[in-house]
Amino acid sequence: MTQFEKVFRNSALHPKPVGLVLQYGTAGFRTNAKELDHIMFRMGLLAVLRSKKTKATIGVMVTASHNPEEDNGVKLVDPMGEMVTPSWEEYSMQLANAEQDVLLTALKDVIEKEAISMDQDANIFIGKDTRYRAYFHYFNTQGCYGSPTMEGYYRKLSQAFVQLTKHAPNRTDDQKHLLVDGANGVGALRLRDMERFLQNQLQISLFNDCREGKLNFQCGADYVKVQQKPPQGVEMSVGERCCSFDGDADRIVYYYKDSDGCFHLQDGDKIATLIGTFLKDMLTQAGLDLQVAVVQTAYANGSSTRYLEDVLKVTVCCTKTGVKHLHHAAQEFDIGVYFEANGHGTVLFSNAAVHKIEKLAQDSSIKNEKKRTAAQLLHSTINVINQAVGDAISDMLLVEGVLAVQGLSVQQWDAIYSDLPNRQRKIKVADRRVITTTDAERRVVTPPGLQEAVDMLVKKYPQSRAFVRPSGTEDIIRVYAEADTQENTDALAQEVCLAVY
Ligand code: 16G
Ligand code: ZN
Repeated sequence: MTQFEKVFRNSALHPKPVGLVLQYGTAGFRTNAKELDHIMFRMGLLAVLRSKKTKATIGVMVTASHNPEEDNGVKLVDPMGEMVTPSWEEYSMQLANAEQDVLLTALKDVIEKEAISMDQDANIFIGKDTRYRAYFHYFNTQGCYGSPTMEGYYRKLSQAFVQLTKHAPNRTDDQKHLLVDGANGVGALRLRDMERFLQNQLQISLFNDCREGKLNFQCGADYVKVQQKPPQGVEMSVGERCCSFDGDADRIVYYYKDSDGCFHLQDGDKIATLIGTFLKDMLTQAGLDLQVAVVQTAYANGSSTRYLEDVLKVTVCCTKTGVKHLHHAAQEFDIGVYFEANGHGTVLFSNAAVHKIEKLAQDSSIKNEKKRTAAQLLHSTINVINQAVGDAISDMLLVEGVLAVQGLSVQQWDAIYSDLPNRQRKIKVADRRVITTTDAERRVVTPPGLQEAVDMLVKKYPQSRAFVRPSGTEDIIRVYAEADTQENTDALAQEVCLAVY
């Protein structure tokens, strides 16, 4: 039997519901797990082709991130950790949506267009979160796993973190203590394994650690961000620092409760500001002339943007929603800090920046102690960061390290700027594609007249901003508004929603 005959026969074991059409969205295919059997099979095929084409290991990430447990998803990850290129997203849809009788044609089409040599070996690395419904049979039978070395990862990050904390002696136990909500996801499992490498520099109380609760259910970064309240199962006392991961541990948000019992959220914008401030400080002290930029999306709170531009005086740029867009934009700078408000993000250092920092950190002729310390801190910062992809554990260690070095409490961090009141709404529509946008999704292009209507509404309220965009993950339109008071914000959001209908 030829390779192709085998593919054809095996694919019939994972039949595609006739007529079902799925989109490769912002974060790959994602829907109820029941509809994904054929998708998993076919993405396996495509991953093999992508690996043959790039002659490198390709990642297949099986997760529906913060979505409920009955959902699942899959996305392909390119050799450097980034999402596959747009032309391959197209191929993935051609394969995913081909009816059984034309599947081979679709497959051969990719092979031909990309001039793939079928003799080339393929290597696939599979990641998954803690959902049960992962479909691994295909990959298992192909026997093409790479071997993960978790210990190497734990060691590298922990060592860098411990290095950072060496510059913050005399931390009290309170300062070392952190409550972590693992969202009953994969981050909880990894963090538990990792703890022993942290040499007590971080004392973690882990909640929602997969022992009983359900994945992302009333816990996790998305729940905390959207509900603006602490997750279930976490007992926090006044002023205690807490953070939440999401199910696949690529998002993180921080929060605490003040003495009046009020909940304070420190989202991706606050994290980006904290890190941006720290890096700028250290670069100045080290006397290094490297450009720091912060990349945000339209969802970034207006106060954060204003602070970054006016006070910190760093370059700020705005991209479309979705990690791949931010990641791409951040690559343009010496140091690109990128975070979505929802907690996805990391920091990228150009090779030239890494080189300069390493050189300075190793230069034993520097007499100025402040300068030498700053260079070493920058060096450890690079090592604590997972530059391939936003990673909640690495981001957590980075934030903890920065707070320690700067001697900041969670309240002091929170006070760097105050968020403008904001509101997100969603509108169910038959076809979200009727709305198209430009300017990093901040302005509507079609239908005609809608942007003018939004502009008129925004003029009514002080410090206000609003935008309308089609979701990249669900069949809905999203509306965002912010203004000087919560009342005005809610009124603006409501009026914009009415303009969309
Ligand atoms: C996906 C994106 C996330 C983005 C969200 C927006 C990745 C890994 N995930 O979950 O970054 O914030 O989509 O969803 O890129 P929306 O288009 O429905 O608003
Ligand atoms: Zn996620």
